[in-house]
Amino acid sequence: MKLTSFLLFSFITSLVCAETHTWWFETGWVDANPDGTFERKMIGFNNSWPLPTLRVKKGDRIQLYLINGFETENTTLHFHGLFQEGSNQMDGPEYVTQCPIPAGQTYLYNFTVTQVGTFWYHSHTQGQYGDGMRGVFIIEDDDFPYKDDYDEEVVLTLSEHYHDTATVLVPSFLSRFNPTGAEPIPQNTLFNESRNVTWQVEPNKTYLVRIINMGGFVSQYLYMEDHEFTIVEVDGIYVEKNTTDLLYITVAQRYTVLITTKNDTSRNYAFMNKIDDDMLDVIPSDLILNSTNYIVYNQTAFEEEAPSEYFLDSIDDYFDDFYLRPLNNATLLDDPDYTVTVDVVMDNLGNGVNYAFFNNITYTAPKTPTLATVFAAGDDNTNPIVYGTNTNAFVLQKDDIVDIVLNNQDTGKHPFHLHGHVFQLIERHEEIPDTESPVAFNISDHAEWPEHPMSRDVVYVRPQSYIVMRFKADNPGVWYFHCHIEWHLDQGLALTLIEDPQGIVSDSRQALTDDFKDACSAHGIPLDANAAGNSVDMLDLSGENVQHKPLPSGFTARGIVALVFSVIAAFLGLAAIAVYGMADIKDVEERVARGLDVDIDDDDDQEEESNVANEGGYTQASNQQQ
Ligand SMILES: *[C@@H]1O[C@H](CO)[C@@H](O)[C@H](O)[C@H]1NC(C)=O
Ligand SMILES: *[C@@H]1O[C@H](CO)[C@@H](O)[C@H](O)[C@H]1NC(C)=O
Ligand SMILES: *[C@@H]1O[C@H](CO)[C@@H](O)[C@H](O)[C@H]1NC(C)=O
Ligand SMILES: *[C@@H]1O[C@H](CO)[C@@H](O)[C@H](O)[C@H]1NC(C)=O
Ligand SMILES: *[C@@H]1O[C@H](CO)[C@@H](O)[C@H](O)[C@H]1NC(C)=O
Ligand SMILES: *[C@@H]1O[C@H](CO)[C@@H](O)[C@H](O)[C@H]1NC(C)=O
Ligand SMILES: *[C@@H]1O[C@H](CO)[C@@H](O)[C@H](O)[C@H]1NC(C)=O
Ligand SMILES: *[C@@H]1O[C@H](CO)[C@@H](O)[C@H](O)[C@H]1NC(C)=O
Ligand SMILES: *[C@@H]1O[C@H](CO)[C@@H](O)[C@H](O)[C@H]1NC(C)=O
Ligand SMILES: *[C@@H]1O[C@H](CO)[C@@H](O)[C@H](O)[C@H]1NC(C)=O
Ligand SMILES: *[C@@H]1O[C@H](CO)[C@@H](O)[C@H](O)[C@H]1NC(C)=O
Ligand SMILES: *[C@@H]1O[C@H](CO)[C@@H](O)[C@H](O)[C@H]1NC(C)=O
Ligand SMILES: [Cu+2]
Repeated sequence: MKLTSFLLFSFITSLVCAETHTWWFETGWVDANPDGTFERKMIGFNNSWPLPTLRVKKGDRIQLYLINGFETENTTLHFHGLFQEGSNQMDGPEYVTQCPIPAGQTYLYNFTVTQVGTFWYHSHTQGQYGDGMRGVFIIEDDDFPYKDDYDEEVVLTLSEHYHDTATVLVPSFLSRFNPTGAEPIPQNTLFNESRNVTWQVEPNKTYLVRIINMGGFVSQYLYMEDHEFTIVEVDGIYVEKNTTDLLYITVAQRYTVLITTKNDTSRNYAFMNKIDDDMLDVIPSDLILNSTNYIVYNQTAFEEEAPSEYFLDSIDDYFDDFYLRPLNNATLLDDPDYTVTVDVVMDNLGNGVNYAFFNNITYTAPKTPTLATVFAAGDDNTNPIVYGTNTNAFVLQKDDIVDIVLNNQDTGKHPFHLHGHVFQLIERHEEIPDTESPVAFNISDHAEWPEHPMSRDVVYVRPQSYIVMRFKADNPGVWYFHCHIEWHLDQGLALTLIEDPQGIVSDSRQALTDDFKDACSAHGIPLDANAAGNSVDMLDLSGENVQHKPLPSGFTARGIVALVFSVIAAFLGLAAIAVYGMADIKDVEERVARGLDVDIDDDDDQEEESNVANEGGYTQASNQQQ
């Protein structure tokens, strides 16, 4: 066959083989009892929870109609890890690439998949995925290089679990009565959306297990009694096999592993998932840190006696993903054309609330979605100003090599996620204990970079330390970069990359759909406008959403923290605050407000009231002031 006819042939076969999957899913609250100890409402599709695992093949088209079946809440859907090449508006995050879908409306997510491997989908509207709006998305690959290495495929999801809904947790978390920004403590972890799970296996078999942490907060360790994981894929990237007995999986990360079972069926084994309790501000005595699940070879033996908890000598020897090697031997990208350097800090603003900052800016949603502004701003769309001063907007040039240098000045770990790309992790510094000062990346004194860096779409940064991520800006679109801990995203730990804005506008595939426009107009959100909602002068940002003013002089964050804590602690006791958040003690509000001589304006009080009054309704604008 001549090359041209061969290419034509391949093209036709790919057309013939590509399938279109059309799904209609309606969101709604469903009664469930995931951990077996507490009945609550979870967000399901078509009155069913957990959500379905969606399976497609490389090249397929997805037409997913998301029907917002809630009574009042908005919603959105993000397909985590998908590049959305030429379909940026299908990416999901509200005010970044679309308007929130209002109750009663339907939004078509229509795109093709060009990648392979293990992905997931989840709401990108404040807190909803923690309430269960999350599911597995698998893209099968006929040319999977390890296809002969296993007999059967299995999915395994992890997450933490709260008994309260996000509609209760978020307002009390983002409150001046939680001045240290203590994250709500989960009641449990889930293993495959349940607990005490039995995994029935057959002897002498190799399973391909797709592991996804669909949680919104804690990383988890995963380990098995007397069995090993051989990693073959992370976040949709095939890697050279590497075997470990202990995985560490942050929220939103995926590991696909091979697990070979034993030949002997006389006994069963423990399969443990463990919370990374370093991430918790307090550890309630009744919180189960190590959860036992079961690898069952012999049901009779299991009914007689379940395997007991399995312990490791040390939890510190978990597999460090920095050392994985991509199977395609991709090499370190060239030196960067452009570097985005951001410092991460958590601190209080003048309203007493604890926020998260990149370079002193806490992400505050614009009035018009950034993607709409790309279309509205004409030649000005390469000027970051039009995207607002409080969105951490960076404009990238087509095909530039970009470094994101992230210096974490905070004492916590954070898993960072970039939409629209995978990136090479070229450096990750060790943890700096909080008795010392944080370290920042120094270009003239850096570690030796790997020749074949690992790449993926979520990486963690260690406390008071840094990471350096490198990618090529070859996917025109507006891409959100943020901490995947939902609490921290709610605190504003996000930035927006506007990649090749002219390329977005000139690509006919990117033209905004009617569903896009309808969602915006339902809320009265102007489409043809800059971040301030101004459609006359793109460079005029008056009236834009901005963060609260800093603490007034004379008041330090520390002072506020001490004051609020002393008032509340006197009332309740410190441990109670951290464990229960402030959800149940709204009645101390008055006392604390009197003690706090800070910027508590009417705007703010109204917000607090509406949070209480409007069940299920906290506003995206909770960190905004006009
Ligand atoms: C889900 O519900 C919608 C209507 O609300 C219906 O059109 C659709 O067929 C249902 N989907 C499935 C997968 O059952
Ligand atoms: C798991 O086991 C605990 C302790 O026996 C029990 O309370 C809980 O209901 C179980 N959960 C599930 C989902 O089976
Ligand atoms: C839905 O989104 C609109 C526009 O951002 C917002 O004004 C409204 O408060 C949201 N509704 C709820 C219930 O959060
Ligand atoms: C999905 O997008 C494709 C490509 O633009 C288009 O041909 C198709 O009509 C769209 N599907 C629907 C239901 O609009
Ligand atoms: C997790 O649940 C899925 C179906 O919901 C099932 O196919 C799979 O076997 C379960 N995984 C394990 C490890 O039990
Ligand atoms: C294990 O499987 C292999 C190949 O399927 C087979 O040859 C072998 O006999 C099996 N061993 C045992 C102990 O079952
Ligand atoms: C099971 O038996 C096969 C051969 O029968 C052997 O190759 C394999 O290593 C054994 N597996 C284990 C886990 O011992
Ligand atoms: C399964 O366990 C039972 C009870 O411990 C034992 O009697 C039986 O031999 C085991 N079966 C196999 C196939 O190993
Ligand atoms: C949890 O598991 C780890 C690792 O096996 C062990 O070091 C630790 O003691 C366990 N904690 C509890 C409370 O059992
Ligand atoms: C496997 O991981 C170890 C570290 O755990 C690393 O030293 C080694 O280079 C890795 N090998 C491959 C092929 O990934
Ligand atoms: C990658 O490199 C390894 C070892 O250097 C080699 O065995 C393998 O064939 C290479 N793979 C590709 C896709 O080039
Ligand atoms: C953030 O603000 C602090 C204090 O005002 C200042 O010292 C620092 O340079 C600012 N950082 C950045 C990256 O702008
Ligand atoms: Cu974080």
